[in-house]
Amino acid sequence: MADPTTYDTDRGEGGETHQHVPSDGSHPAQAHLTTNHGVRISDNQNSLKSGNRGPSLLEDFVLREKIFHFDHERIPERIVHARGSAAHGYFELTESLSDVTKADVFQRVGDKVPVFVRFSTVAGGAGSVDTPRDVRGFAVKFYTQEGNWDLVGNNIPVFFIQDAIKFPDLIHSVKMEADRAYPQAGSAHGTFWDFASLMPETTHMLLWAMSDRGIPRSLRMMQGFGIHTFRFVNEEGKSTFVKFHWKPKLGVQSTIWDEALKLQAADNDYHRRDLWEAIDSGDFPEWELGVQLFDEEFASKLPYDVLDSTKIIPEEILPVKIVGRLVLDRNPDNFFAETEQVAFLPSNVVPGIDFSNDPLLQGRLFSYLDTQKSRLGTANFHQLPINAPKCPMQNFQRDGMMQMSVPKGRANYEPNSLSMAGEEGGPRECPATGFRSFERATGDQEQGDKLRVRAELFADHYSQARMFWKSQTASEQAHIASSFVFELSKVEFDHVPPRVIGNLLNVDEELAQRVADGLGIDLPAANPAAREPVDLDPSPALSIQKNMVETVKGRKIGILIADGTDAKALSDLKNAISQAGATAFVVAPKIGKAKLSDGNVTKADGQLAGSPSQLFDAVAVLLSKEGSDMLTREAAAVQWVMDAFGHLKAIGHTNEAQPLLQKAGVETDDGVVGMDGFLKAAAKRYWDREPKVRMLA
Ligand code: HDE
Repeated sequence: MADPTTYDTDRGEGGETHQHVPSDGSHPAQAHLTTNHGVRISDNQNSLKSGNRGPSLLEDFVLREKIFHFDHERIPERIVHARGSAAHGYFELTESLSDVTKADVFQRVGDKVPVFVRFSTVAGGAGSVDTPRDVRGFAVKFYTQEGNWDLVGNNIPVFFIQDAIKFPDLIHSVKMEADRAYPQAGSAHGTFWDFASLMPETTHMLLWAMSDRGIPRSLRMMQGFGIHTFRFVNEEGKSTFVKFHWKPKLGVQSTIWDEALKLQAADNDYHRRDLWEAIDSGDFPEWELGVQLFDEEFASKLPYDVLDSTKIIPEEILPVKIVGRLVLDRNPDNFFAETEQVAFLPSNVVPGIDFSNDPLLQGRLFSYLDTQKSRLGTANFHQLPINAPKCPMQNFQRDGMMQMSVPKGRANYEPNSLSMAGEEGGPRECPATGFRSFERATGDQEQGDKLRVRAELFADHYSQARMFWKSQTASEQAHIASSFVFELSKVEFDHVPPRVIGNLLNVDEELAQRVADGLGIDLPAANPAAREPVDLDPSPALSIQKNMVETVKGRKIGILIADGTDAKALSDLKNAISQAGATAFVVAPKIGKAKLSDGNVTKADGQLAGSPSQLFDAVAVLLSKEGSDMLTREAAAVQWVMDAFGHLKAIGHTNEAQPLLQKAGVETDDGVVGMDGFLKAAAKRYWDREPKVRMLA
């Protein structure tokens, strides 16, 4: 046995202790482990003791520094959007907007600006799962030459509330309940629905959240929205209203609720892993940036208020003009330093981009700056590398905790005239190019008495919810009604579900009836509406299914193999999948080896029990008679096929796999095909199958 004082250390010749170096010797010789203060560490395995069985010594500053730092490694998680995943990339302008905005980022076609994008769930903690039913954050930091512009949006274009003063109440109600600290990461509980039912303005957003938008397949396959109406300002100081849209190149794709539930067990990091792996493999996620541009006259004719974040302007009424592309091409180097420490501020705008009077946006302009101080601990959070602008930054703000730079000069105030005395005078304001708001006051209604009020049209809580409902396919409507049933069946207070349904009655009677039936309760009376809803034309753009891109690009295809699987069929399928821009993932009963038909042994990517079919967009059951006989007796294999069928996925199979399919209850339809037609079939889900496998509300 080695001397305990030197146990397990990596000693070089002459007794010198080295940092552990990789076997390829790639570390430079000088890469020694040091303390935070630069002192080389001789032994990183043993604390300093008085004798080899004696007490540890307080003077061991190496031990104390290391433990001290570890004890403080965590910072408060975000009060909302705590769980997030992020990536670096760029924004490229494809259409100039120089007529409506002077923002540099929108001037020259082909110009690229670096970005950092963070996606998130809202309700769960930082360590929660990726796939609960929830809204997703979609926050983009543009590092422009004129300073940072943060477009801090969501994957749903409306919000629950109209006024920032209700935000703490909304979030308190949806987070884990105050006394019992559950449930984690979801809205299916009493306090959320109690609050939501008392706040009819939540109704439009509730329909979105209960739709398949709330359970995205991938962060790469969701839309993003700036939500609020913002303003562009051009060189002449003229302002134009703008709404921002991100449209994913891969199309919008969601999961099915039963699948999302099972994904929480199969892979807590489903979205995080998917984003990381796509970027890592060079399959860079991409979105188009679109804008809806309009003026005050257009806004004044709409039957809803453009300052109300519970409303959209349908694309059919005001088309979305595509002006650029966002590409994510680099994973973070360090999760904490980048994804965790990034601080988004809706107040980060650049000359040419400005705010509207949306009372939700106005509240956000305060909240984000404020929250960064408690999260990151210092007013100097802007100096962290991920937050620092990539253009010159200079002012007279000084000092504060964690000041990282060393400002020079005698003057720390403006104006000053020290340059006249030969000293450093420092930067000056720049009226010509600096940020200034739009030129013109915009209408009488923006000034007036000081009142705690909302504009009149804000009182219409139902017309757009009805429009959304009417824009969905029958299958999407069934999902929405069933989600209401699922969530409300988790509410322990009997008086709350009827109140929710009372609001839904103002949206659509059939929806309300279906939810009541699903819960097994009587249809209550409608709640009085603050303003009578009106019928708006449906907007097909709001449906996922009507706009589905049929493709396997960016998707993951599971291939179930076992001993005896045809070697050529397997390699042909893998090649075809990769040529189509998808990823193949081979699943076998034993990860280490499956003996193929040609006698060769292959390794699988995942073991059957640990790789359920929810992880894939389509599945191939590539079994020989031998494999099929074996797997019909394996519950995980039967479940694998049964779930793929139940989740409306394409199933490609060999003839020999029929017994397994039969045992899993698979019925023949367009999505259950022989291996020849499989890749084509894999490009979509089979919504028509759903009534066969599931009783929806
Ligand atoms: Fe946020 N929100 N929010 N929010 N929000 C935060 O800021 C807040 C709202 C959104 O990846 C917090 O840095 C208020 C709408 C995203 O780091 C906090 C109101 C939209 C993220 C905050 C809203 C969002 C946040 C918590 C009502 C879509 C994550 C940590 C007026 C347009 C950003 C932080 C990231 C984060 C406040 C409403 C999107 C507390 C007061 C509407 C994507 O400042």
